[in-house]
Amino acid sequence: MSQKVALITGVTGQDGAYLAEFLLRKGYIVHGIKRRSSLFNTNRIDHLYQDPHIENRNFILHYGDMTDSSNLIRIIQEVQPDEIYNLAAMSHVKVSFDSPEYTANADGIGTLRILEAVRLLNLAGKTRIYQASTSELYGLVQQIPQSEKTPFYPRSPYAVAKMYAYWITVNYREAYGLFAANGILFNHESPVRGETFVTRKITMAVSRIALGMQDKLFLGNLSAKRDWGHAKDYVRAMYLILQQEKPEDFVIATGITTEVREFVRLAFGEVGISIEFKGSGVDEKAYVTGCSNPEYQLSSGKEVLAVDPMYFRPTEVDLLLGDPTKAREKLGWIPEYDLKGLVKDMMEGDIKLMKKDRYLRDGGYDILSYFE
Ligand code: NDP
Ligand code: GDR
Repeated sequence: MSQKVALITGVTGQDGAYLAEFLLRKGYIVHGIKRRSSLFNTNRIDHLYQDPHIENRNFILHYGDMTDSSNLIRIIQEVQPDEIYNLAAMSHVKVSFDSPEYTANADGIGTLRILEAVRLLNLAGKTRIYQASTSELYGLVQQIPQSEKTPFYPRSPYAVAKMYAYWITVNYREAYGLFAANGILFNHESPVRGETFVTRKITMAVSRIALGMQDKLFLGNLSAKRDWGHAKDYVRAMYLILQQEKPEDFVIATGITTEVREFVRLAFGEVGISIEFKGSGVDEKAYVTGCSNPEYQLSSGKEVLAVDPMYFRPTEVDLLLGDPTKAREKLGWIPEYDLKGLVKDMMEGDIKLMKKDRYLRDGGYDILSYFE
């Protein structure tokens, strides 16, 4: 049997990197679309890099952008993929309030561009399309837990753009018979999660605080609840969705929801530091109550967290809790990581990373030394 060919948009992102690794292990030829940027943006996939001068490569990168139709059409024509995983997006909910038009273009119309390219190139009978849909579609709570049947009520320009992408995917499936399916994925994290999402912001800051490199952490809404899983488990679900006989949409979630506040407690706990929260609203703070790890010199009573309203969103999604029953029954998908395992993996990664940063800083080898 000939090797399957996959095309991943957003290959340089968290999910793109895990998915590329996963598909390469399965024997796929993987093509990825990356954007041009002024600095290298391929950190997460550098371990998969193959020298462009060698023959028979399995991992090939193309420059492209979700806002550029002709570029996407050319790449898809060249690659003739069996599967497209459309993961590229301006994926930050808070930032989408600052750049709503761009978000609509890249996340909403970008999805249409992929679907249209497949249709126009007469690939409808060959190419299967996975669309990265999101639990943000549920937005304002209508029903708990949230399943494939729960009505949507998006609460951000990001979620509204993704709602267009969701429905245009369903429409192309129904109108043109494309194998196009939505994965409605709840929050998933990892040691390579983007640094401005709340979990990674927490694990990086807790690591720096433990190592004496940062004083305290500022966060926004501590009461928001999310259903957090591990990206490694979630990319497996993406693949399974495209291996089904019929294209269908699936919720991918753990079925457990946790407050941001509790995630903070777990992250400190992972390195032997206990904390307590005091106060409420914008005056809520967290203090150290004990430190069992002799490597970290934190005294009891030290303030390690405060609330900064600049991180509040104009409209918030208070509670997400997914019902993964359909995925379990039809895909046989069961996550391997629980929240504790996820926090452990992220904290191990960030402690290592911050130790490296501290070493470079102490030796005068960090980037700041270039500007002195
Ligand atoms: P990331 O933000 O880590 O990655 C997004 C990727 O999209 C990056 O490779 C980024 O490139 C690329 N990208 C952004 N804009 C464009 C553009 N205009 N043209 C081409 N590429 C672009 O997101 P995740 O990996 O976490 O998420 C993957 C997808 O899944 C996204 O669509 C996200 O909205 C969705 N999703 C994510 C969930 C999560 O919890 N992680 C949950 C549900 C859905 P660059 O590296 O250059 O910035
Ligand atoms: P989310 O993830 O908006 O759910 O979108 P994020 O980690 O940004 O926020 C989760 C919750 O934490 C609250 N919060 C903060 N968030 C950030 N980023 N920074 C803070 O300082 C902070 N303090 C509190 C937020 O208000 C929110 O309630 C992610 C993205 O990956 C989307 O692309 C994806 O579609 C959804 O998950 C599912």
